[in-house]
Amino acid sequence: MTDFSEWFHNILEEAEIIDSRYPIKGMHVWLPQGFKLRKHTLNILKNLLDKEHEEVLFPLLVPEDELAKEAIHVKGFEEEVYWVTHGGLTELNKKLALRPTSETAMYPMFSLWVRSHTDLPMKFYQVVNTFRYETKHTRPLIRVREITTFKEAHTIHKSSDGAEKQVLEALSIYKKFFDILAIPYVITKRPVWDKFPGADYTMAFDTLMPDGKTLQIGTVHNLGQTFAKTFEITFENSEGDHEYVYQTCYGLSDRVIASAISVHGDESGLCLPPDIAPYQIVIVPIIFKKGGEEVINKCREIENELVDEGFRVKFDDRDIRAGKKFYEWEMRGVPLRIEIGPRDLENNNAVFLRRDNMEKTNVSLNDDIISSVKDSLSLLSSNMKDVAWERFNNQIKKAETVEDARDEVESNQGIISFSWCGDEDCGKAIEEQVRVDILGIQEDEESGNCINCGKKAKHKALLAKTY
Ligand code: PR8
Repeated sequence: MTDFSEWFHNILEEAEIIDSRYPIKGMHVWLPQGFKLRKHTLNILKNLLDKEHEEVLFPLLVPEDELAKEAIHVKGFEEEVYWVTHGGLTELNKKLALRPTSETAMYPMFSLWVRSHTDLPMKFYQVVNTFRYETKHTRPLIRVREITTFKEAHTIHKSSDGAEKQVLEALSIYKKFFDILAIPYVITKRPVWDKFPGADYTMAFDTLMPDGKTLQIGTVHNLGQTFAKTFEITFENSEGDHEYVYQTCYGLSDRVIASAISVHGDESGLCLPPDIAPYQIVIVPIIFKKGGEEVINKCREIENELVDEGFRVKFDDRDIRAGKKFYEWEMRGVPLRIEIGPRDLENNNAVFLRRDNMEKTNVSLNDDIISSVKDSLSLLSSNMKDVAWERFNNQIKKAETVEDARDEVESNQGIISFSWCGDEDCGKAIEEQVRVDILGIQEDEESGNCINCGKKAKHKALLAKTY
């Protein structure tokens, strides 16, 4: 696609994902198709989280004094907080913040809930809207001021080791999640100047958008004992002494949908992985004057069979040209199209068209249609994943010098891997010279020399132009 930004705006509108005409900057309306896409995506994540986490729901408003308690945290968010100052005509004596995230809403309650070492670990999550007064250019789903689908998990542990293990567990859950969506990613440890406010360290997932810029699509933070000390979250250990807990939190947003749309989409529109597609299969009858009724009946029969099997199916029997239907469902990204016309019926055949590679095959209706559909969708899913990962990996280049990195970014964008001594001044100097951000450290082992100072490198790190 030549202009990603324009493509993205157009497809959100054409495929009826969201309406961005709502009269507040950075806030949008989910339309029925988008809402379904959001619902199926959310269900996948919920299934993964439900295995080990309990779902909860906290209030939207946070009292000013709680928000202000954790100094580093509040400093990180102070420019982004929306405030409620009045109840009707009465000025509130304590301002209330619209949560930018929920640490300061949840942790005062955690200090009431955690008592003994036998209560731990505790793992919670909630799916809510959060508000951030973003000053950078807003974009639907990518940088919004109301994050409508904030999936935040918060865990409490009795040891540093427990929190450390939870970080790995969270990374593994998110990997599974992105793999189902066929979204490629790199995982890095963010540089100290870019970690979550109040965290010991931050691990992040980044994917690449079609314009070669990376998008941070998920983060996992090890909070250590910082918030525990601020909010007095303690437990009684087996010796009867009181200790501060260790915590982690991790979250995903509407960006997950933005990346599923952008990574797989093409000039014809959306191309959605079957697990999240609002419709997985569309059946289009090809009707001429003769034989119309038989074709319709056969289509309906197949529709019923597929629906009974649990597929999300659309039987498109509208009285419009088949070509118009094809265009529409391709644009909406339906993974599999089944066409049946009178000639197909005579031969007891159907035509399958896969949206990922637009390949058509004749499928015999003497065979079990359910397994033919399952086979096609499973081939499509694995192909979508392979194609996306291959494209992604081809856009990761190694740079030996700062000049190399700058040339590569200017000509091809993408992700640059480089050797870094780990020193903050060096890191900032690299960012300034290449004029992009350091995503973070990918590996702790590195044999080469730092591309800025020439000293022995400590890490393999990544650079990219970011959203
Ligand atoms: C936390 N606390 O808050 P995080 N628009 C769309 N997506 C966004 C935006 C935005 N304006 N800002 C951030 N994100 C922790 C973890 C509870 C959960 C997305 O972490 O501030 C980014 O993908 O890093 C980010 O990785 C994720 O929300 C979590 O936000």
